[in-house]
Amino acid sequence: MQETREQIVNALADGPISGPALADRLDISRTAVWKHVEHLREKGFDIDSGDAGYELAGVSGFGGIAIEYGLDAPFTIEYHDSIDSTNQRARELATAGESDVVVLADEQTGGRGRLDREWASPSGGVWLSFVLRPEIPVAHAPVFTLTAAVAVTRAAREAGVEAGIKWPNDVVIGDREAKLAGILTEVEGEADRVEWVVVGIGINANIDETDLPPSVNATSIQREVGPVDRRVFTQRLVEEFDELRSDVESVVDAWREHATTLGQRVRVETPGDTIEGMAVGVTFPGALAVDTGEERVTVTAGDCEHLRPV
Ligand code: BT5
Repeated sequence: MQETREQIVNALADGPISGPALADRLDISRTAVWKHVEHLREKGFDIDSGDAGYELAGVSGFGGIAIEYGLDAPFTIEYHDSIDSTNQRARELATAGESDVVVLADEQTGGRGRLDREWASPSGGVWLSFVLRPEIPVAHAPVFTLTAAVAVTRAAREAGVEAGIKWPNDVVIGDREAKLAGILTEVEGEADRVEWVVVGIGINANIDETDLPPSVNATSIQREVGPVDRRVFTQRLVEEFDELRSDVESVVDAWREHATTLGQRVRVETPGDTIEGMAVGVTFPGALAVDTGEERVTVTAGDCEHLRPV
């Protein structure tokens, strides 16, 4: 079914073609062609029907086939209008052996942050999770959080938003460090070899400020620069992510370029400790080096606060 639709889209993209010619080419009935065309229209494909037949005028929808169309990265997109959590679904797919899938939703009803915190995910966002099977040790998995942060920042900047990265997993905007996006990386495997990695990314795209939790210092692309074409934004994000993952060693350098944390006084809450000092560096696969004045401490995970200069 999916394949037939892809064939129809590809045929239409080459120029006008009549219903009967399409039916012949794909060896299906004319009624089936008509049904597929109607389905594609519902999914955001702008298909004109003129004297010469059907023709693809453009694509404007936010959905699986619309995003896969023209996507320059080897990912399948599984789209949901509404889902509890794309990470949850991605974990199921990963456990079932899938790879290179992006689970994408317009709305999440049970979106999650780190440490099981709630992640507000109203309709209009870009909520997605990558299912990956990289050949790396588990200890290297945090590099995918950095990879995602760089990919989001690049896509956001292309959309006109001056985004920066706050260690370890926030994409933020401006001096007030309003959070535009968050990342939740989950991993399964033995120490020396990852079985799967799920990289969940939540971006407040076309969301009204009033739909974000008032207690949270958050912003959206819509608020910063107006609504974005979520289809194009998602394609750029997936393409950037794909390019970066092919050379994860280079990700840390790319990350440094956009980091807002380096050179700042920080307080990092780790599960067992609080570390305060100057953030002086980031090392592979994503640890933060903090100079406390007495020693240099390397922190692998935690909540980081940028402190105002004393
Ligand atoms: C994160 O956690 O920032 C990771 C968020 C990952 C969300 C994606 S969406 C797709 C995939 N599916 C999921 O279920 N999750 C992933 P953390 O650093 O723990 O930040 C969580 C905190 O951010 C919350 O406690 C709130 O204070 C705040 N917050 C909640 N919703 C927000 C939003 N939409 N925008 C900005 N901040 C938010």
